[in-house]
Amino acid sequence: MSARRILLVGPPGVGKGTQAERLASRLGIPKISTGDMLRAAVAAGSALGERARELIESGELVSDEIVIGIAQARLSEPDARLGFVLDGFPRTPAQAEALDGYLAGAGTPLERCLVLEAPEAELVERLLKRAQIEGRADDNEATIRRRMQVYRDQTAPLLAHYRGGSIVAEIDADSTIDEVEKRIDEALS
Ligand code: B4P
Repeated sequence: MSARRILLVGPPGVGKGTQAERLASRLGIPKISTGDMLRAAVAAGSALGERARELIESGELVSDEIVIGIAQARLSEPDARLGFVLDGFPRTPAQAEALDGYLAGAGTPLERCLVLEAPEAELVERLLKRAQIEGRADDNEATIRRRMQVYRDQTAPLLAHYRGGSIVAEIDADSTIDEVEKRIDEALS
């Protein structure tokens, strides 16, 4: 595995966070998740968290301006110089353009974009199961359906942005966590 600037894209519940955690730990590089950062801001009750809370809980995206700001701040930290696994960012074409511009300016373009895919019924089932375990405010059925719609409308279009290049690999994520991890390793080798 030589790529160290890696992006995971896919619908809610497909395993981005789960696999990003494993991949980042295997490679010894940070996992950068805008979802985690926004939830931390909500938990801390910061001004940013107050602006993000309602949007997250209703399944809408937080504004590009806010998310681009927090992602770039995190990417500029020293531990991200050796690589990173991006999880959940970018999520709109505008975020993808901002990321490309930022990384091009630093001379460190993305090396791989892994697109995780699984049927919607499986995704809803996984998220409802997580709701029972973790009680995340956005893991209820109405919000999950809204998040799926937001993915189709706002995030799926950014796949065309990356598919134009040669860095994309599609991963069938409709399997066990260990099996999906193996498929990701194969795609990166
Ligand atoms: P995220 O935190 O990114 O949440 P997510 O898309 O639902 O996926 P997550 O990564 O957490 O779950 P995973 O698939 O790993 O975003 C939450 C919200 O934050 C967004 O709705 C938005 O409001 C905001 N936000 C975040 N980034 C943003 C951005 N860039 N722009 C604007 N707004 C942004 O796993 C789901 C469950 O499935 C887990 O319980 C896991 O254990 C299980 N699982 C995983 N893989 C499995 C497998 N193979 N088999 C069975 N179960 C599996």
